[in-house]
Amino acid sequence: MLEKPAIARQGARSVPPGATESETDMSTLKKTTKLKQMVQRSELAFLMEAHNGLSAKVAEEAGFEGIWGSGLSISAALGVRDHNEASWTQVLEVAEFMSDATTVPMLLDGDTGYGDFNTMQRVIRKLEQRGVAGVCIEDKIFPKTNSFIRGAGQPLASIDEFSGKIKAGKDAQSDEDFVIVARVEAFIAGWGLEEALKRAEAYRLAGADAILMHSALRSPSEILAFMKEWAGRLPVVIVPTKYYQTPTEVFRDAGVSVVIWANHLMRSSLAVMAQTAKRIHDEQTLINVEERVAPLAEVFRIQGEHSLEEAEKRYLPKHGRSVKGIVLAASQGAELGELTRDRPKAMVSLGGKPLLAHILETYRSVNVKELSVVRGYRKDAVNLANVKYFDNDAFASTQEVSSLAAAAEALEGDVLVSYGDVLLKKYILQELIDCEDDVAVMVDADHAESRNRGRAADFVSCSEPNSRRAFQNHVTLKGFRPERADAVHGEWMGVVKLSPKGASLVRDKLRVLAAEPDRLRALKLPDLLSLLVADGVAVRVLYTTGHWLDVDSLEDVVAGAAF
Ligand code: SPV
Ligand code: MG
Repeated sequence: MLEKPAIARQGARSVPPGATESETDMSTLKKTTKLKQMVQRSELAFLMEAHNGLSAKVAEEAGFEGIWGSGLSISAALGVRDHNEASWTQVLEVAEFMSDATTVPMLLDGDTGYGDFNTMQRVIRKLEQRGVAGVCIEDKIFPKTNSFIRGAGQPLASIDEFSGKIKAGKDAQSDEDFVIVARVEAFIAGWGLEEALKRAEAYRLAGADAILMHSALRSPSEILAFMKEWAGRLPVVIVPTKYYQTPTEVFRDAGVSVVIWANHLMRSSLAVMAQTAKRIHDEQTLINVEERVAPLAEVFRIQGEHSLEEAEKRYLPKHGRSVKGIVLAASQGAELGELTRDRPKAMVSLGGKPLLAHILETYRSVNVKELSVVRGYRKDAVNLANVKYFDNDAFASTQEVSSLAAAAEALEGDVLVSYGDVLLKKYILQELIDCEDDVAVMVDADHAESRNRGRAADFVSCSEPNSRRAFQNHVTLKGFRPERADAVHGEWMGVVKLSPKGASLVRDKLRVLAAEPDRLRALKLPDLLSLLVADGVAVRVLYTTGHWLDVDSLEDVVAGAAF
């Protein structure tokens, strides 16, 4: 038997001088330091098995301070045997996913170290690179066999060879807190307490940070006998898979440092997966399964979808952002005569498809998917799918701003608002989406034709006319329908883009106007934009020429089909 211990259990060396454990903020510590402290402290620590990123997250969320990267479970999850059938680099890949998925440290089951001392050194360097906090190696022969299979027949490594491997590992680590646990398989192989103690002591002297003493008995007798003789020479880790009935207090009282729950996430998922698969196979329906499985929302939560959304807001260009669209389609369009007797103008067919369908298609082509339509006249005829509808039932006695007010709840975030009788080329929408300003309008600088036709166009006056220079300048809107013809710089195309701030300015304005219903009733969108300008809001003007069509006449309907 061994002489009484030369070294008592060491204090947590990694706690800064002068600080107690509780004063040290665990969240800022390296994973290696966390694991080392768990192993060395006086309070019992627990490691929960995991075998992939998902189970590692589950273990952390349950409150475990650390993870056991189980060789048995990783192999089982990969569909292979626990005989080094998965290569060590394949295990490394899994370990990296587990480590990336968690903030708690992982002790990886490194089997025999996957080869000789040389392989061991390479393994240690790679584990450090992948954020694994420690490794446990066992004194068996490569390729190893699980300890619960043909245990007594398993050959053990020579003490000297295995001690050399431990030394090599300790020499290879660059982080002084990286933990190497030496696992003694003497009880498993049937060699008894004396051999177990001899090996543990040799591995301690070789530099191991802790001893994992394994036993396949249904009682903890071997472990307790070892603990008594070992007397705290080095922290001891145990795996009570077979002696699971032993109360945890017994391990505490015996001075065990770390308990590993070695395979229970893998085994519980296996049991439930088998049940679910059988049920769906037999019943050919999901009806009895849906309520018993984790909701998809839970899957997305644990994957961290939310933080990706946040990052997208920060990093993606605007056209990657989610922009909404509101189309005002409440008016009849009586100027189209028969065509709008049983449907509003927006539902008049252009080339076999309603005008509104063309408009929505253009929105969708620039990734504006959340679309709202305000209906009024013959709203029953406005029946396109995948659209949110708002109704302006007072359409006959109100104007566009009342329709917009009906859709106020959609005025949130980045929004495009346009008319239900205006066709726009998609680049026009895209330019507005890409524009950083809070309120922006697209203006057709080529307005002579509209003026010649004498139609009721929304002519605008801007801070400067269109020119090559204007392209670079920040042109803003001065107002609509200037009295002097030479003050007209173009025609508004009936589309406005609002940033989240712009949308909130418009919502505020609508709220104020709601107190004056008579005034509100008469307001058209240009009036609303003019009110913003009067409030000092800079309404950005983007010039272009052509590429849009305001459907105002039968002639336009014909032209629209070819647009
Ligand atoms: C593992 O979890 O892979 C272990 C523990 O090594 S045991 O299966 O008990 O050997
Ligand atoms: Mg193992």
